[in-house]
Amino acid sequence: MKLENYHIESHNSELLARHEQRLSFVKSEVADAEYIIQKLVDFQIAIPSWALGTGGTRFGRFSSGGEPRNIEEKIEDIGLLHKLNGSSGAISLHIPWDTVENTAGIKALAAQNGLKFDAMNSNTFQDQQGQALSYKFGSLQHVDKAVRQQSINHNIEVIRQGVELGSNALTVWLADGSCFPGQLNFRNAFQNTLESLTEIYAALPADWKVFVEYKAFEPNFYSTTVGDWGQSLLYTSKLGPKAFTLVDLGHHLPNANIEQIVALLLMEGKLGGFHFNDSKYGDDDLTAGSMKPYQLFLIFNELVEGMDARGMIHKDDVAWMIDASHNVKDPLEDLLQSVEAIMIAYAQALSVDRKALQEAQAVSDVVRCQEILQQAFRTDLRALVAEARLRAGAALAPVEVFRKYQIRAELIKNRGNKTVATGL
Ligand code: PSV
Ligand code: MN
Ligand code: MN
Repeated sequence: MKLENYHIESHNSELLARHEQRLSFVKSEVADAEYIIQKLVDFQIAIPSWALGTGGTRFGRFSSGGEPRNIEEKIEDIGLLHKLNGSSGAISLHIPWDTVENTAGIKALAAQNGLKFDAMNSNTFQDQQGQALSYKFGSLQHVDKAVRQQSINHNIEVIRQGVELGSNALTVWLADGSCFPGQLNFRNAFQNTLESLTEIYAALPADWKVFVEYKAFEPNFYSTTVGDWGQSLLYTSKLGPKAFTLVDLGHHLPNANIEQIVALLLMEGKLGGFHFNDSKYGDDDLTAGSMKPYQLFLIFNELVEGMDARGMIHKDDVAWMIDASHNVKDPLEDLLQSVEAIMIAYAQALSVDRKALQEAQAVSDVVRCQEILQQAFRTDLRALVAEARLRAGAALAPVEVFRKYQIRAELIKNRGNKTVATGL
């Protein structure tokens, strides 16, 4: 069975009366409901090609079966998500986990599914079969120029593939760092990395951006060469106007104030994009909003204050991606939940009484400031998000539709029970 629009419409019609009740209540609670709905309809979040299969941990992996076996099937899965929620209209590829052979065919398939190609991700954190030199001691930072050159060449190749697909950004995440004190000369590692990034930067087409993603630790446990937003911002400032910092929510040391980081990067014009996920301990890659929904809201609060309020366009000015995948949920259901959580946080942030907040801030009325933010956070805006989906021709309740039509069983029937998603 292929999920068709009429399946979604029939399910929506069953839920419509209840939805309209909820919607009219929310509209009575929120001042700018129509404005918020339109913003939500326009908002798109890219799905990572590597999150469509069960992620696993180093202790094991428990596949739910029916995972995509190639890039075509990954595009089909994201097309399905987009059909269900109307807001997953882009795919982010990871090279060489994804192998793009028939570029024209893949572009056509993506277009059929209503998908764009978001940022391309390079991979110099693993050795690939047949690779001449090892990344065991780093890639762009490596003490050996030949290893640095190999990783530069890989990034340039990823740009080339991205250009053919119609992407316009490269995300560089480096595992580079050191595991023991004394292993690395920090300044040399920084200089080598900067020099390598400069060569990659020089290969960017005019309309491209490069995102430098930072991460505090793992796989290196003593130092990471792009370890925090300060280091990333140093690189991106030195590189030039096409370089931006990418914030992966799971890449901070515990209790970091991510919303403040976001506000300052935006202010400096250096916020490139996000990898949304959630975490309790480290880079857990859990479903967005599953642990710290208030933090997600506070991040969007800064984004709305820094972007919407200044006429920046969410759709174009920042790259929105998910980077979540794990062991125990159906990956497609998990992604639907992540997108929903991000949409809710955005809706809540849009509903903040910004004028009242500014007034309260201006007189340091701390209690009032908190009341204003929590009023927005504690108002249930799910009906606005559902309404945005309805208007986009998608499902009022995407996970329910996914279950009702037994889509996972269908995927298992077509692809088999023991599939291993490529790249994991
Ligand atoms: C690293 O932890 C990371 O967040 C980077 O974005 C990688 O590309 C991705 O995860 C790989 O799973
Ligand atoms: Mn990431
Ligand atoms: Mn990560």
